[in-house]
Amino acid sequence: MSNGKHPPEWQPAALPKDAVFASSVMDGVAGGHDGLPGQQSGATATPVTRRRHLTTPEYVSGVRGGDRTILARAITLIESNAPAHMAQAQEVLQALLPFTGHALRVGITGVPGVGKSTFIETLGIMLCERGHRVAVLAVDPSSSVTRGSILGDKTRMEALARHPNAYIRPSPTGGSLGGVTRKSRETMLVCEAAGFDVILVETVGVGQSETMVRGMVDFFLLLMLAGAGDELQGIKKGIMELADALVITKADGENRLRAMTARADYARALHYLTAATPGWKTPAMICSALTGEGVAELWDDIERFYKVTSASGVFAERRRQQTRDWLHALIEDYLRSRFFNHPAVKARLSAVEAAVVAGTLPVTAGAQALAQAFEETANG
Ligand SMILES: Nc1nc2c(ncn2[C@@H]2O[C@H](COP(=O)(O)OP(=O)(O)O)[C@@H](O)[C@H]2O)c(=O)[nH]1
Ligand SMILES: [Mg+2]
Repeated sequence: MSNGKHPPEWQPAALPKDAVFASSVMDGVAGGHDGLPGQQSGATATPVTRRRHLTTPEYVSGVRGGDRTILARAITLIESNAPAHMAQAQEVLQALLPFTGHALRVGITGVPGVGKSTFIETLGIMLCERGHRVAVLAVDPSSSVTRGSILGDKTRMEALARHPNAYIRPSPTGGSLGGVTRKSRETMLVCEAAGFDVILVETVGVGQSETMVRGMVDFFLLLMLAGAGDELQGIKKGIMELADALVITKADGENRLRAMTARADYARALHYLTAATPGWKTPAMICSALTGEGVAELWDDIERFYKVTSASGVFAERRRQQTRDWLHALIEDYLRSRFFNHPAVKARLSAVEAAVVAGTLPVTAGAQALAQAFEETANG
């Protein structure tokens, strides 16, 4: 705005273009109402109220009591990388641990666009209406880059997000795969302690996230498109062998017949693969999140899976193995980072690399030399 002369509000209707006025209008203050730089001038900006620090017992009773705000804050605490937060997060988890483990944990994977979020919304609403309490977690190891698509997903599950029995949490932005894994697993435990009895975990990224989510759920669901070709869907035999059910999505309208054909093809293919879970024959099914066809049947199968594997002990043993694997993965992460960040290793690594590449040093001897350098000063 200029500080020049402006026409007054009560100007006559018809004026010559170059009319001159005696009144001047002062510029408003730039920025916010208080004249400070306008960082918060957006209509959506929320006022910054400094939230009171919660004690560990407050977190625990809030989560146990079903307080959504405290649940969200507990998850934020778990997702924090600040050392002080990590220490308190572990205290909270320790206290919540006796109340965890009572949910059925279901992982849902498939290429982007296959219909995971839409399927989760349809299944989630059905379960909520049956009285279940459903928590939906997204897991995306690349989420620091693709944050936008996750927010998009959350709006796609709009009806579910509004349901009082549901809770939707987007993927943590964690950087490393190990970081995202830890945060997702701990978030799942907190949701269980809050009384959610079904946890649906959507893999958002492609690639690594499948095995990672398989490692934290009881039942793993692979969604597929009819007629898209295995190559296009990134479906390797390996991923089919992780699945406890294979579901052809979007089986509605003109696509329904093609979905039936694909179902039969996959059922045949499954015949030759090792089942993901001992004592469970991985079925191939069709479903439509739009018409709802196949969704209730799939849930029946998941419940049957729970009964069969609980009776055989496979269910509990898988969970024990997953917990052991998680412990080992954390130890390996810790050791790897200690090793590669160690000054003696850092000082020698590139020379050893060059020597083994040049063929002047055997690889084993190179690794031994670095390990020795590490151990000699590891406690220093
Ligand atoms: N016809 C039909 N379209 C669907 C169905 N499920 C999802 N879609 C559509 O497929 C697109 C991708 O779905 P989305 O759930 O975001 O897939 P995601 O990337 O796997 O989470 C969206 O445009 C949906 O509306 C379905 O059952 N039938
Ligand atoms: Mg999605």
